Formats: sequence, structure tokens, C-alpha cells
Amino acid sequence: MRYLLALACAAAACRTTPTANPENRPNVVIVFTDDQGYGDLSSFGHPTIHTPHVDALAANGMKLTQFYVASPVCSPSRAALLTGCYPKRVGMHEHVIFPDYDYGLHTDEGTIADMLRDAGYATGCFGKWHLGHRPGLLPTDQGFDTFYGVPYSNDMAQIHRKPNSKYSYRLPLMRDCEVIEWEPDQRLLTKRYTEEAVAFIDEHADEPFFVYLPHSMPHIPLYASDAFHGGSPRGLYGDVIEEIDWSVGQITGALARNGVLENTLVIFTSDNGPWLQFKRNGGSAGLLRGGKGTNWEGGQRVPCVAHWPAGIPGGHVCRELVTAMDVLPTVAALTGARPAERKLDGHDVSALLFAEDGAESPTDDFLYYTSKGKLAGIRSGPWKLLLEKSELYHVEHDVSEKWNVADQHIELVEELRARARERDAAIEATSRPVRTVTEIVFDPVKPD
Ligand SMILES: [Ca+2]
Repeated sequence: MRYLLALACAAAACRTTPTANPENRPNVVIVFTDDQGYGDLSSFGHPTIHTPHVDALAANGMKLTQFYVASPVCSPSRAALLTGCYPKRVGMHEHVIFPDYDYGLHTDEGTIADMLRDAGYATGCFGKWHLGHRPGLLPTDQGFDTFYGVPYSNDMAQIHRKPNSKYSYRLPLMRDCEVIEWEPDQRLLTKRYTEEAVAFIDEHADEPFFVYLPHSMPHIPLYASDAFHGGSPRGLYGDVIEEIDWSVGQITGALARNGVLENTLVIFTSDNGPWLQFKRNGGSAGLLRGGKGTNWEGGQRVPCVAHWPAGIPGGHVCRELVTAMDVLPTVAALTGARPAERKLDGHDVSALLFAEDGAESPTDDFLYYTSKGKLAGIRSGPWKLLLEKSELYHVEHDVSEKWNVADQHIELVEELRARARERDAAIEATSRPVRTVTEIVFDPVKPD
């Protein structure tokens, strides 16, 4: 581990690292928004949403312009972030978990929280879980010392009851494994998650810690607190993003107040692209085509910012392909923590974070899967093949996927098709099961 830190120090031009953590391992904070599009930050080009706190992280850290999540929908994307694996490898690829589902991410999997807790970190999850909510499947069963938040999406709630629906789900607010409120006031969710995360940072600033802050917003239905409601020229969606930006400011403020901002890796990103069917209540993927639920770039390429003054030189833009699956192996490398001895799909991208000269993406091929887990395409270098209609795009020349050039590259199309199938078959052959649990913590379904 000392060796790794020495490398980190060399890459950061040997800046000193004032820190309250005597072992010098960085703290880790991951802010994971829900359905925020590639274009929904000022630093990623939005003309009217004001996000000064996230933008400051980008300016003083790194902005990543080719960062992909492993699924265009919530649960599989979260499984991939936390395990470093394709959702299919851990059985979590078949769309999102609904409140009446009985399965979740298997506890045999090693999450980032498991890995860091084993390495002596305090670990807290504040926000939306969505990886299973039966006994044994909650955050406190997956490596987190504590959990405060909701177990699934904020539309799986009374407030979002659909006419003629067979079920009307109830949304609980939980602390650890207990329901502490039913149908919490959603205007206060962003604020309450933030306050809990700040209290956790204050409590654990003298030891290494991991904060996972998966906001419920801006997943619909949209809610902002009174302090933000009506404030953004972008309308309610803008209010919601600006409150999330406020939240980031609260987190970085807490880190600074405790003297640990310098040695904390803060990653800000989104679980999938914008939910365009909700029109002005959905976000924007900016230049990118499509949004949530699709395999266009707008579905899976999301805004990403990484900030760590002790390790990441400020002001760089990483244009290499990085995926959410890279977070776990990278955090392992930076902290000296050991991942579970299981096949991972992500790679250590610390050389990219350190902005080392000539550093390249370690990902040769990135597979796209539909929201229901079916193989949909492959990206290799600048090329992206979508299998269903045999469309080939050069996504560096043509980031908006306007010009299908498949008929000009017939051999490449066949090569990519074969490779996508081969890689997918290899994952399928060694995929691992989800965990099914018959008992319940709470009854999420109230019959009409
Ligand atoms: Ca989502």
C-alpha cells in the first residue's frame, strides 16, 4: 500500500497530504444521482442549471467525458458500481427491483463497502438503495455500518399511484433495518440524506470512511425543498439539480471543516441517463442521443467528476473510456483494500485519475445491455456496434450517433458482433446468482 501511495504522491508532484487519517489512506465519497443526464450540469454544458459546487470539483479535480454506467436503468447500474462487475455477472441484469420482488444482490458478492469495511473504514449509505429490501439484502447486509434512506425508487410510493394499478406500493424511510417513517415528505429527501451524511462525516473524520450517497432525485416524481423550489430558470428539474449541488457543497464543506477534504476522493456521477418520456421533468443528455432505458449514448454515458486534491491534479479532463465498474478496483488500488476473490469486470484506472502522460483506458471492449439484460452492443475503441439493427457509429467523431456507417465497414461489423457475443457468452458461463429471500422486513404492497 505504501508503494501505491508513493506512486500517487509522485503523480501528484509530491504534494503533501494534510489529513486527520494517520495511515494516509484516502476517504471515499460517492455521490450517485438518479436519472441525471449527461447535459444536466453547468460544467457539462447546461446553459441554465447552476451547479457551482460540482463544477468546482471538476475545476479542481477531473471531469470525465466518456464515463459509462453498465446499464441504462437503476438496479443493474447500482449492482455494477458496487461490485465492479457487469450486472449479468452478478445476476442483477434483468431490470429494476420492484417492491414485491423477493430477490436482491447476493451477499456473497463483495461490494465496495464490504471491501472498505474489511480494510477498517467506517461505511455509510445515505439515500436510495434498490438492490433488494428483504431481510439480509439491505445495505447493512452488504458492507455498510449504517443506512438511512429508501430501499427503492421514489415513484414506488403512494404519491405516485397509477390509476387502475393492481398494487399501490408504499415507500418507507429506513434507518438500518427499521422502517422509521412511511411515505416521507419527498421535498425533504435530498436535504435529509445530506444532513445524515454530514453527521456521519463529522463523526468519523478521525478514521478512514466511505460515504455512499445515492440521491433519490432527480428520478421522478421531482421534489425540491422550499429553499430551492422555484429558484431555477430550468424549472422544477433545475431546482432539484441545484439542491443536489447544494448537497455536494454541504459534503465538501463538512470534509473541509474536518480537515479531510485534501485526502478524500469524491466521485460525482449518475446511475443512468435522463428519463426523456417525462419531457420537461426529465433531464437532458446534452449532445448525446437517447436517454434512460436505451443503449444510445444518452442512456449510459453520464456526467462524472472526480476530486481528490492529494492525488488528482486539478483541471484535467479525462476523455478516455472509464466505466462505473472501474470504481471498485480503482478504490482498491488507492486504499490498499483487497477486493473479494471473484472475477471482476472493471479495471484500476488510477493512472487516468493521476493524469499520467499517455495513460489509456484499460477497457478494450465495453458491452451494452438492454434494460432487461439482453446483449445490445459493444464499444471498442471509438467504434460502437448496436446489434439489433447492425448499426455502427464512430462515437468520437459522431457523439450524437447520427451517422450509421455499418455499410462502409462490413468486416469490422462482423468482428465486433462476434466479439460481443463471445464476451457475453463468457460472462453468462460464469455468472453468479442473486439471492432470494422469502421473509419480509415490511409489507411494501397495500392492496387497493
Ligand atoms: Ca436511475
